[in-house]
Amino acid sequence: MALLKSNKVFVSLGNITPSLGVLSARNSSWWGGVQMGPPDPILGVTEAFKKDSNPKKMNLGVGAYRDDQGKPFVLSCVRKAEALIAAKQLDKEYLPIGGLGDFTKACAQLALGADNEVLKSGRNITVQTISGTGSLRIGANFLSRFHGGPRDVYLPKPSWGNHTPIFRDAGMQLKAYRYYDPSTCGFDFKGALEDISKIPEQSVILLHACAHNPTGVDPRPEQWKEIADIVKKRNLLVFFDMAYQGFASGDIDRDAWAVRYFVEQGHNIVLSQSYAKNMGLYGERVGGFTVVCKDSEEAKRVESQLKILIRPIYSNPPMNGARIATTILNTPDLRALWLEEVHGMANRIIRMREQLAAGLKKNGSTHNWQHVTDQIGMFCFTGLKPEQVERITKEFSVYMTKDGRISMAGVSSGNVEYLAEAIHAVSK
Ligand code: PLA
Repeated sequence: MALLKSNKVFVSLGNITPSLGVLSARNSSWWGGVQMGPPDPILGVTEAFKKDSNPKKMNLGVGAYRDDQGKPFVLSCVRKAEALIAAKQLDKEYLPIGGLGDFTKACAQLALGADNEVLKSGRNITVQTISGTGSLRIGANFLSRFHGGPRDVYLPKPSWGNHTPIFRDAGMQLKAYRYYDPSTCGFDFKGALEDISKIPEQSVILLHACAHNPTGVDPRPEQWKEIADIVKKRNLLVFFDMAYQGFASGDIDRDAWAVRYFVEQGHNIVLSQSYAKNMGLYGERVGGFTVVCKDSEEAKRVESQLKILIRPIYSNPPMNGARIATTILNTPDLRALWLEEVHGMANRIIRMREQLAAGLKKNGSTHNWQHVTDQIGMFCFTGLKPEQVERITKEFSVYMTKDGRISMAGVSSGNVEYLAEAIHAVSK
């Protein structure tokens, strides 16, 4: 007992009585200094939604595609690929550190185009990652360890909320360039060019390849060309985040246009890809990270370091989702079905935008809602102010992120009118 009494842990915890003996150590605390953190700005919205008992409630927080009945949607091409895979009775041995070889090949082809010179000359390295988030984080860690330039990453203002902690936790400094113009609910092209032209040379710039999140505002091709020019003049390292290939226009090649254009112009980009949205493989966590290098020898060296980086984090990636994606990409009739289904999802979202804009007009809203139909991809940046967001959630059980972003993919024919009424009620 004398020993126990002289123990600092015991002294700091008055509730431990000698009679409880060793068991009392359970009541001791290692984490007294850990403060309660805030809920996640996006995934926290779902948690709040689940607690709401209003039958009319709508979850427009997280970007998860729903069918027109409001149900989670598993693509037919995915179901068919799963059946093919199950029939093969494949083993469950570990994948290589960089993932499934057939997957990484098909993944890079999907982004860059199958006949891209980069792929032909073998000057890319693509690893399989834990969806888009895992890809961004591996990329951020790689930059943090090996990028010789400033440790600054310039994000569009605003950007996906998780970009900041991903790069910050990897040890990079966060900076911003103007992107969105609230007065037009559109792209601030002039502001973006001005800011990018002042970024210190060799810094990292993050670009959303298509379907910018949260704004739904993308540069037009001629604007991308000017951005590519300035980025080259400033000698910036481009980090493309392509989480929505196919979701902007319904066409996977059209949505990869900016990425391919930059590569064609000689930018040795790094690239994150996700199959969460375009194949609906959210929880399967399928993604890719690509580094375009000077030549194949450089690509080999980069590959070796990516493996060294990945190995102590998760050793090697999960196989199921990668098998599904590979089967779809490499089986011609499944691939054709997939492209149709991507098109179908993108079109349903576009229809919902039109119906929402029409519904707002029908309700007598006098605001200009042109941006609802102009913006593309999964999200609509409504322009609702934080206090209006609070009201629409409280009074109508319509859940969205505080910045006024709504996931159009969560709107259906059955609830679009209710949404229009609710938005009108809090914005009139
Ligand atoms: N990059 C961007 C721009 C994203 O919007 C998202 C997902 C990701 C990467 C990563 O997705 P993944 O890891 O699932 O592949 N953004 C969602 C979900 C759809 C989220 O926040 O996690 C969103 O609601 O913004």
